Amino acid sequence: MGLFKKVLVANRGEIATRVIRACKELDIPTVAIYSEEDATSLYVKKADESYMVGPGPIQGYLNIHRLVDLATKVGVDAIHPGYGFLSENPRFPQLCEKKGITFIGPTSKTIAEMGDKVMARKMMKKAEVPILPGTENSIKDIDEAVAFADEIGYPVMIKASGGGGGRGLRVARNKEELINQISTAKKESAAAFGVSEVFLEKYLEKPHHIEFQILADKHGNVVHLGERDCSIQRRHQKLIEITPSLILDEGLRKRMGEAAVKAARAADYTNAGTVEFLVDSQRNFYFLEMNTRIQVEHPITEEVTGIDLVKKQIEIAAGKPLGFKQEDVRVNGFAMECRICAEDPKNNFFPSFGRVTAYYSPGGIGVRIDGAIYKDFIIPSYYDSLVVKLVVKGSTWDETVSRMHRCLDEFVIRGVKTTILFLKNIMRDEDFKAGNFDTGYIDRKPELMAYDEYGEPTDLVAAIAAAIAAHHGL
Ligand code: MV4
Repeated sequence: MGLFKKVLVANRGEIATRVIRACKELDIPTVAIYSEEDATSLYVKKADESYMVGPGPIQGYLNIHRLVDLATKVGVDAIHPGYGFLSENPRFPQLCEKKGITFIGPTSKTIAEMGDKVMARKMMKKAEVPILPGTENSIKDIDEAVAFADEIGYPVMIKASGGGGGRGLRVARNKEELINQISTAKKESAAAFGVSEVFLEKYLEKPHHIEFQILADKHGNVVHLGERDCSIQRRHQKLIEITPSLILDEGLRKRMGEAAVKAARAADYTNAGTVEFLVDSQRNFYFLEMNTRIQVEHPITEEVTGIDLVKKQIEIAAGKPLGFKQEDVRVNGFAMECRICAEDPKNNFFPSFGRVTAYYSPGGIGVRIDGAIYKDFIIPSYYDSLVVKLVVKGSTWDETVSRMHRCLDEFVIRGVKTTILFLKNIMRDEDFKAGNFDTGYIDRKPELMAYDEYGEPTDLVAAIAAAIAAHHGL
């Protein structure tokens, strides 16, 4: 008998498959939901039961009342939200609780508090987790903003209290910019998050983005599972994540890990979560935000620690104690994730949809594929362009990079444009190989866009070859 009678996976794509896999290993039946566009998705076939939810491609994944009603009707006693969609909507766990369903994630209160970036800063300050100099509250008017910026010095960043993950951010390098940006920032924030509140923070130039994975059970045990370096990003979309970070030494790792655990305790955290930090060139670190969900890049932490994070989420939600202590956590070797997206890097990473005409995924030692596509699958245009997470593990950094390069070389995806060749260029880049990268890396390297997609066999070539073969009766 499993920990739950039945789990509903309130998500789609690769993360739905990931959660179903954990449930199968825990002997828990699963329920998938899908839109018309997702009817042919793999996760729909892998779940024990699947229900179409609508209307349209998006709404069915977001309607908390309908989902909880469905869960009740089909005998579900726990819901896993995955990432995105409803994963950080505090009303979802609230409604689940009301209906006697376990939400596999933190409490509604923690999600709401950490979603409010001003509140999160206050709680971290009180807990003595380092934060950047910034306004204590959201700013009342332009005069207050100008006075504060004069006090801490330019450049400053304007951030939306309701924002996060790179949304609603603006940099002001002087008083004029600050005055100009504040009113537009407020308007944008009101439109995007329903709250116009913004606050100021000292702006760090080209920091490293380092996040710590934490696990917290319902019995007061909190541990961290080391860090992930997510500095390789483009417009706040992560492209590559690695663990452990090449810029931390044991001393700094220990101090940041302790700060992450302190942050989790201050937030009264339970389940799996991530504490994001910015690290400057002098290796000072500052709390940035807390992500109250399982993240896209969680597999690299699983690969180096051997801990199945999604299983732990389910066990914690069921009330089981963690079962290990901080000193039991061992990090082995290196792991890297490349996000393979259906996008055209040469056309400003514009999304690419349609039928996958050929698919061959790499394999061999140290390789893990968390994917959502197969030959003849039609990639819908309505969702995130992430189609496969290619994760490799190696005993050294050099081995991990050359393994990733080898895997990207083996990967065949035809019919849609992908980021594979662009990622392969990164694996060949001397700065990347030497660990010289921060959040400004991609913008500094336009040469990464230079690759010859026609050097690869294209669909047309494959089609002509097939026609010739047929003509000759081969
Ligand atoms: C910052 C910053 C510099 N200074 N805050 C971007 C994501 C969102 N969570 C916060 N972000 C940033 N906040 C201060 N005070 C720079 C960024 C930032 C960034 C952070 C992590 C990874 C990539 C980034 C790319 C640009 C800006």
